[in-house]
Amino acid sequence: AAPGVLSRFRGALVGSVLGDCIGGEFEGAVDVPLDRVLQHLGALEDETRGDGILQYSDDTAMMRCVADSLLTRMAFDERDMARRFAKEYNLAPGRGYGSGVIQVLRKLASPHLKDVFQPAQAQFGGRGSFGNGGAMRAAPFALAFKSRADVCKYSRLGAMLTHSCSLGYNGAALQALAVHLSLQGALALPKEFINKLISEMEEMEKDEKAQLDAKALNLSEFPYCSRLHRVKELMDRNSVSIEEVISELGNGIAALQSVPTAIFCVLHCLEPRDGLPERFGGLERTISYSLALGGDTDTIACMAGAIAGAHYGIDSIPQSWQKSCEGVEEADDLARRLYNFYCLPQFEE
Ligand code: F2R
Ligand code: MG
Ligand code: MG
Repeated sequence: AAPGVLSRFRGALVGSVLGDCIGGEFEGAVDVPLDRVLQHLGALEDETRGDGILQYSDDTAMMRCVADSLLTRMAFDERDMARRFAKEYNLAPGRGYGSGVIQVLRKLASPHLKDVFQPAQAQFGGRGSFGNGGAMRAAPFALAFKSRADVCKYSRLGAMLTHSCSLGYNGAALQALAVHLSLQGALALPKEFINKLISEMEEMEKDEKAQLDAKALNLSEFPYCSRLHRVKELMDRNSVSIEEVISELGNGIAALQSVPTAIFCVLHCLEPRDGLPERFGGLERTISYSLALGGDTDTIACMAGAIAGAHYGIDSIPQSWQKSCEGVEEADDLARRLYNFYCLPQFEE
């Protein structure tokens, strides 16, 4: 039977944390053979292993700030969210943050800062970051807001606190939309799911700033739409190699090279795949496959884990995996609280 809505909410945030913790092992690796991935996952089932629990990184640290802020303020409050990012970074700076975003987080800590969007706008010579840091933390926006328009609006604004390049904040909106649609069961019809994402991104990428940014970076006019069309083409092929996925979609730290890739991982793993154990359910397949792509594995697995967790629900996630990862209980609690808020009338349009 299809999972209930609460189960989907819990699956989304727990799936995101698991992807981050489990994927951290291979972040930055160029070549990750599938047997190494399966060995890493097999170790999670071994209760006698002595290497402790897997730590979460910046992906989860910032996702928790987003969820805490939305829950405390019961709305999007940019000053509150910015303050939480800065405080979290100050408390635990060693969680593997991007080298550019650190400067933003330090500036956001200043009590004299008037415009909390300004530090992000000064990044990379005024061009702003196109990294995937806005997208990796976007899942709570999908859980907090009911309408697609609000999910897009607030996930973009939340990303703009650190990423002012449209490739960065539109990537966050794409990730939030994918989680939002998945929560509603839209992955039951994969082609319609991807078509909906394309039509939403067409609207976003018509924007003047999006057009200027794409031109400045020598990209096609509608960069996310064109990646999503490639996702569709790959879905239609009988077989597709890891190398083809990397060359067509990317596996890098830029949002454009990782958000469509995470979406592909989920779609590709809706069915059993060669090389992955038959006993694996869809969420296990999705996270394994994301790791096997190499590159920005914690973040691609975190984003794919959120979309897949929203589709399959909390019961699809092995207990041994949940027990092996730092921050799972807290993510589960945040998801339950976001569900309660989602059900309140103040979140109605
Ligand atoms: N940073 C990492 N992993 C690598 C190092 C881990 C750790 N420091 C270690 O010691 O091993 N992972 C995390 O960062 C990614 C999210 O990054 P975010 O938040 O987007 O950061 P930033 O700095 O804004 O962007 C990341 C890099 O992208 C390039 N870049 C972005 N915009 C650019 C632009 N306009 N022009 C040129 N380059 C641009 C830069 O290299 C940035 O440093 C996640 O993977 C998370 O897990
Ligand atoms: Mg990380
Ligand atoms: Mg990463």
